This record gives sequence, C-alpha cells and structure tokens, in this order.
Amino acid sequence: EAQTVTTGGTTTGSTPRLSTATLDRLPPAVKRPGYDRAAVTPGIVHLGLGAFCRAHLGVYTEAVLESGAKDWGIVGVDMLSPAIRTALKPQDCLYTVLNRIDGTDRLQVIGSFLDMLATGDQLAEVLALMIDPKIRIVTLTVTEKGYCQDPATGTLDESHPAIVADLANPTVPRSVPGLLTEAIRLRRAAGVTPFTVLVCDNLAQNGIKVRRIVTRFADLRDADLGRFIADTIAFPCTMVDRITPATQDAERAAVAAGLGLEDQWPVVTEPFRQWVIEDRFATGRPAWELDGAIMVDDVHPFEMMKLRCLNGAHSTLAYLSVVAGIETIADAMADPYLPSVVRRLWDEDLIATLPPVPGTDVPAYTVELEGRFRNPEIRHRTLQISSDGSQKLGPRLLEAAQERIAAGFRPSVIPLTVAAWMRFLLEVDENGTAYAVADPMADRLTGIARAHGGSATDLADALFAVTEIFPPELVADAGFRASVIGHLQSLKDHGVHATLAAFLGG
Ligand code: CS2
Repeated sequence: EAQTVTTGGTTTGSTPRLSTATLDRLPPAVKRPGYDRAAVTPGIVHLGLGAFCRAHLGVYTEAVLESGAKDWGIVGVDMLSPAIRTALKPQDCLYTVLNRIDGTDRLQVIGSFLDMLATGDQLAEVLALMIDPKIRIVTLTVTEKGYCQDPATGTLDESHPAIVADLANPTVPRSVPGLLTEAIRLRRAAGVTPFTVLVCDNLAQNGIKVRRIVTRFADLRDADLGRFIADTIAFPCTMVDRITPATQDAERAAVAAGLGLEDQWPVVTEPFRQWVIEDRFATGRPAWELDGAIMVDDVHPFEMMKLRCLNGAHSTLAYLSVVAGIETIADAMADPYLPSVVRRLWDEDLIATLPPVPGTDVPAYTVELEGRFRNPEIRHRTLQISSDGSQKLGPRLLEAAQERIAAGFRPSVIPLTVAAWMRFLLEVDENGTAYAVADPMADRLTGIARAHGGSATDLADALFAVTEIFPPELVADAGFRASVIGHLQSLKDHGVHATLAAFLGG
C-alpha cells in the first residue's frame, strides 16, 4: 500500500488510521488494550504531552488498567502547542510504543490516555476537569524549564514573563505554577478534596522543589492560598527513567508497517524503564507497582543516582558530541575517546557523591548505563539532549562538582563538560556546520559567546558571572575556573578529539 510520511506528523496516503474502530485489524503480535476502554474514567490529569510520558506514565498506567482498575484513565494536557492533540485525537488518543530489540520490533498500542486537551484554546475545559473530584492526581512532564525556576536556586523566577503575566491575570494562567495554583484554588472553593501533584521531571528533589515554587507563586497571589497549598497539597518526589528520543519519520514508517495502520505520533523507546515513587498520595493512587514501579519512603538516593549518572553523562556526551559533529549518543559511544570520558565522570566525579542506594550497586548501574547508551536501535540526537543546558547543568553536574570541592577533591571531568558547553554556545561545530542553541536563556548565552568567543578566559569569565547557572561558591574556586578555562582553550585551539586524547593521556 502506498503511503507518504512527512515531517511534523502530517501524513497522507491510503493506509487506514489507528483508532478504536480499526483495533481489530492489528496483527496478532501487536499488543493492544485488553480492557474495555469505554468503561474507564479519568483519575489523572497529565500536563506535558511529549514522547517521554507516553513511553513511561502511559505504559505503567496501561498495566494498571489491564489489571481491572477502571478509575485511573489519563487526560493529557499540552500547555505549549496542540500538535500532539491534533495528531492523536483522530486516533481516539491511541498511540504505539515501539521497542526494537535485536532488530525485532515489538509494538504495543496504548489506551491509557482517554483524552487530550491543549490549554491554548481549551483552558476552561482543563480547569473544569482539574476540579472534578474524579481527578485525584496531576502528573507533570513539562521539562526543567516548565517550572519557571531560577535554575541555580530552584526557586520561583519571579521575573519570568509567564509568571509576571499570571500574577497580573491569575484566573487565565499560562504557566505551570499559575495553572496548578488556579486549579487548587478553584477546587478548594468548590469543596473538593485536593489532588496530589506528581512531578515526573529530572529535577533534584523534584516534589520538594515544585512545592516550593507553587507555594511561592500562590503566596504572591494570596498569602492564605499559599498557606493552604503548603499545608494540604502532597507533592511526592519521583525518579523517572526511560530513554525516549523525539520520534523520527523513519520510525513512523516502521510503526505503520508493523501495524498495517497509520499512527501519526508513535514513540520509540528502549526496553529499560524505571520509576521510583515516594508513596505519599492524599487521595489514592494507581497500583503502579503492578508493573514494576518501586514505592519508597525516600526517593532521594535513587534520584541522585539517576540524575547525576544518567543525565549528567548524557549532557557530557551531548556537548562534546555536538561540537565534534557526532549525531547520536550511540555514535558517541562508538567514538575512540568518549566512552572513557563518561567512565571517568562516573568513577572520579559522581559515584563518590552518592548516598547508598537501597538494593542497588551503583558501579553496576553505570555499567548497565553504558549498555543503554550503546543501544544502536535508539537514535537519540545529541543536539536534542544539548537543549536547556542552563537548566540542566546545575542538578546534573555542578552540584556534584561543588560537593567534590567541599570534600577536598578536584572534579575531573565536570570542568571539561562545562568547557564543552561554553564552546557549544558558539553555535558552529568543528566541521563548520551551524546549529542553534535551544535554551530559555539562549539569547543571553549566545550573545555572551559572540561577544567574548575570541578568548577562552574572557568567555569563561563572562559565563561564570551568570549566577542563574553558576553558584558563586563554585566559580570562586580558582582550581575549578582554571580547569574549565584550560579545557576551553584546548577545545578552541585543538578541537574535541585532541583535547580528549590529552585529557585521557594525562
Ligand atoms: C536526557 C533525558 O534529554 C535529556 O536531557 O538526558 O531526556 C533522558 O533521556 C531521560 O531522563 C532518561 O530517563
């Protein structure tokens, strides 16, 4: 059958579309909802509809629905664009998760998202749903920057344009803190039991941090509301993990071939997944442990291990790779030097900063990570991971560097990562290929890079002065500064490979 698949999820052609009506045409090998979707009611509102939540929350919740629970369906809400709603509503919100293991495609059609909304044109519907007593949990994957925080302190950025706008017009929120606060206010006014807020983004102490941000926003609106949130809303911490790159058109085509149906926005993900959740829910929760979620009293050790070892290594690989012109994490792991760099990052900088992780051997965890990064079926673009460095460097690596220095050690690889990020801000790789820095602070950061790019010392000094990213105590450390500047000089003069060869040899 002829079919054309083009970028952006628009497709034309004669292949019929995945939907409730076409489910029975799927080949037998494709898993699909075995429960009666029409009998499921929503219990979760999920904010942020990217690929990750559909490969993670959506899959864990699918298992809960398969077990017979009927009141934990998900309604997904996009706060940035209606693109996923547009792609998936005609499919009755069904989408495919593709796992490729040793060249064999395993496909599962997920039914746990019952509906999809976008705040752009459906804000009133979203708020009405969020005050419905049936909704007991609000989950979030809105990325680090979605919380409008000052990344260095993890507190609300009160000068953030969306926060300023929401404080001026709080009943028509467009920021995440604004939307949560307004929903909580309306729910309280209607006498409905509060929902639990479950943050599923890669922030250290994510629940604690977001509770502080939302409480502060509410406080600025109305001190009584701020107190109410602080006293009554549960924000359990979570560690989430599944490597899920943005979907490519070739993968859409592979999914269509496997389904015999067109799916406009499948997700391709690795076999591994992990979810560790602080078990503190005010009004019940799905039995996610049925599908392997780990319910604990304290997520912190798990989250530090994952954020530093996985995400910190990702960022290290990403900046060095983008500058060197290496396209994916799997390609980076085939480089002669980069695997040794991440090994040293783990062994010399990160593992020593971690508290004991219950039931986990951390060195073995890093060996497993290496295997996950090498997975050739996952084409995870280094440029995608390079985004939002201003938000990611702190929790992934800079905090660890500070701890190492405070303990009397010199961080080894982290200064190299910082230097690579600085070099990355020049927006052109070593082959002369231009790319764009995607970051909420991109204008300021690339402006600094353009103005000071001629000298490693000037560039590093100008960037160290950005206090939203670099804690003053860290950049007050002369050894750290000198190490970053030395690596940056080498990256500029000799390039990534010569710098890594010298670093690893030395
Ligand atoms: C990545 C994460 O894009 C990034 O910054 O490091 O999305 C990473 O793939 C996930 O956290 C894995 O769980």
